[in-house]
Amino acid sequence: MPTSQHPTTTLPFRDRALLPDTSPLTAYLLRLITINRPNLRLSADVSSTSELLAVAEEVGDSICLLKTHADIVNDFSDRTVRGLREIAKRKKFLVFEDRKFGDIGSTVQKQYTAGPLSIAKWAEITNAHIFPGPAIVKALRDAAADSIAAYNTHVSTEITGPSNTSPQTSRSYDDTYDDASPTINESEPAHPNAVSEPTVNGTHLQAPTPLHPTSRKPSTVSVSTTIHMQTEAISPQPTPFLDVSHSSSSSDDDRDTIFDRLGSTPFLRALLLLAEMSSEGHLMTSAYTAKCVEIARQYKDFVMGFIAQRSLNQADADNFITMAPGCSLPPPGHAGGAMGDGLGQRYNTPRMLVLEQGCDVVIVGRGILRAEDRGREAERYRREAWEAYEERVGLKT
Ligand code: 5BU
Repeated sequence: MPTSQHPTTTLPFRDRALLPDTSPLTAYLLRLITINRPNLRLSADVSSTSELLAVAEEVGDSICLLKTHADIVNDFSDRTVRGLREIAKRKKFLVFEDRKFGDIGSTVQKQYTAGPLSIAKWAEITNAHIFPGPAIVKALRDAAADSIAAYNTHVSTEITGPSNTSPQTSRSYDDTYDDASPTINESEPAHPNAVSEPTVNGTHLQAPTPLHPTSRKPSTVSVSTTIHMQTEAISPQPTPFLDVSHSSSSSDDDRDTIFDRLGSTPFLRALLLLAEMSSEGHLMTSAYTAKCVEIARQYKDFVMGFIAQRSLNQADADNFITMAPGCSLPPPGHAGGAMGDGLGQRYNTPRMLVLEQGCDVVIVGRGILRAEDRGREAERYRREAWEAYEERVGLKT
């Protein structure tokens, strides 16, 4: 194990959640994994909303993260986002959009927060290449902060006249994505992109235009616009008391109680840097990977960790999460060696990635998606990855 000396490879996730400088979202993920024991992420590479939601239902209980490629979902829309957020909330997993940003700062900000995908609005985690230079991380971090602030900005306009003392128009923009409780009180259907009007980049915060107020007598019309800032959800969540047993004997009731104590997902965003790829012949040299780590350390509040094939934690204070794609298991009853897909993908087993290489979360796509019983196959991967983790941290011999 190349990083066997680093404390994070032998420290349980529960304890890593308490290390200094661990962001609230990272701490939440580490606790979620501790409670549910899925250091497994599903790569839901499917091409329709119905397939995406179906697979999220099928395997949602076995994963800590669901990874999407939103740009391959043919009918990606509000329905996709709302469905996904509802299932994520119910089944307790985070959503990760595998967007692999790689452009100048100004462009990635727009790609992240606007357009038909508006990723910042629904995915807690996304990822980026660092080949454009470190400014890409700052740009995404700033865009994420502005986006969250915009969600938390509640704008309401009231127009009242003498013969009607009740508000004629009341509009709220805090249509937060995950509560499935839209608060837009107008006739059009609630739309997750509605939050874009106060802006995602903070450049203009615009109240909705009143309904032709000048066409009425000024003395009989009163327009008032209120901007409420809600900051609670942005603030780091208090660390919940979490006495999570590592034994597998805790009942569903215990688990539900612990989940209650865990609280809701912090309303934050995080980034993974692409430090190493799983594909054969990729061009990320060790110097490039080292640069990723250096940049990540400068943005610890936003960079959760890496997509890599081994843990990259080296400095004493490093507590980055490593997520490893290119993971596959041989069919039950078959021992397996190195595997691939004929298109450059290289596969390793969960045991190799987690126990030998020190990765924290394995990412599995076709290994689960192509199974006849996806739920059962996801459980097989989850068990393998979890046992490898337990062995690594000394909870199982
Ligand atoms: P698979 O079906 O398990 O091979 O899918 C792997 C997923 O992980 C797929 O969505 C890829 O885009 C993603 N991936 C990867 O395979 N290797 C990498 O180095 C990176 C992402 Br980065």
